[in-house]
Amino acid sequence: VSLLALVLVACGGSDDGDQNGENESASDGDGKTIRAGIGLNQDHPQYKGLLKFKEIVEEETDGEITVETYHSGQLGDDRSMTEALQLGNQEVTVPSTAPIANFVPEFSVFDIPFLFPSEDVADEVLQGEVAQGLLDKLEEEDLVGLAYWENGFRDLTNSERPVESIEDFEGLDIRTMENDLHLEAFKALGANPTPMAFTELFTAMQQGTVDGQENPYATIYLENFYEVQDYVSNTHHVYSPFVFLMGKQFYDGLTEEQQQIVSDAAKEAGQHQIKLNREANATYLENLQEEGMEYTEISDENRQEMVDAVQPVIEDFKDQIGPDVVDGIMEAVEKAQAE
Ligand code: TF8
Repeated sequence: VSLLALVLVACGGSDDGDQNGENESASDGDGKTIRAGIGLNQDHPQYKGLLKFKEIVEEETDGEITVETYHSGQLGDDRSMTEALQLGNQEVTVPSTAPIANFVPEFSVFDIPFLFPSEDVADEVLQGEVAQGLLDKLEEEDLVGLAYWENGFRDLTNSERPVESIEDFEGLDIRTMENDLHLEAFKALGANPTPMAFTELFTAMQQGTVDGQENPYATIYLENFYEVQDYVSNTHHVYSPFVFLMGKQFYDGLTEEQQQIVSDAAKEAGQHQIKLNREANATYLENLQEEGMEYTEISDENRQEMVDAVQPVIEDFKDQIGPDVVDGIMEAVEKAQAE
């Protein structure tokens, strides 16, 4: 017998979960595996959050559920991984809300530029009724939204010039996420945007296909964007939430107890992820400068010009997003701000 055959036999025969398996449902005798994939790399808080999820789920289910984690787009980009969840080819991913809007358009409400003034307001709004209601809409798309995690406030980098005011956007080739509102907002600012999956971004910057991109400092630093980008500005133009997604077919196949465990774990791991993410975003601007990037601060006055320039885009997209959702989130922002 060849070594390979021995290995195959050993793997095929390792159903030892069955021996203690007086299970509630027929399907969980062999144990279940969650393939959890994300776009960012192993150093990013997004991945640390995923490891936390794995730890909690494997412990709480006594190993009935195993979580395999994949980073750096090993399983695909936000959009293709979300599709894989729908098809049952993958069980978990944690995309930004912007690409989720291709599945549930209401999620584009978070692409409204300058919507959240602070992380505190974001926390409050995302825990609120309207934002939680958006998670429920995912079920119609065979997805289950278990929790909001955090990507964070997005800041602009490029290889051409310091961006200090709206005039400096003129003609910059900027990669944007695959989201129409996001794209139109950059046009309104005067840039020349190209939507692209995150997995293609580094090469595009390296080869000069695009001049710049926008992401939180944690991503800019941990993905080594400073190697191919010279300038960074604190535009803070959008706060990107992440959503912890599970495929609905898979979720429905779990026992009630398991559903509770994965749901609680997604939330608890999210708290951990958000904490690490905030530490990272607060730290890494300094590291970027140490790596040689030139930092430009946007004055309140100059930022207001950007806010004004994107207003027509928000109006144009209001119907598409859903006027109730837009108004609901904006009211929640005002309420949170007043507190
Ligand atoms: C983007 C997003 C991404 C994340 C991640 C790859 O720029 O900010 O960094 O959604 O999953 O595409």
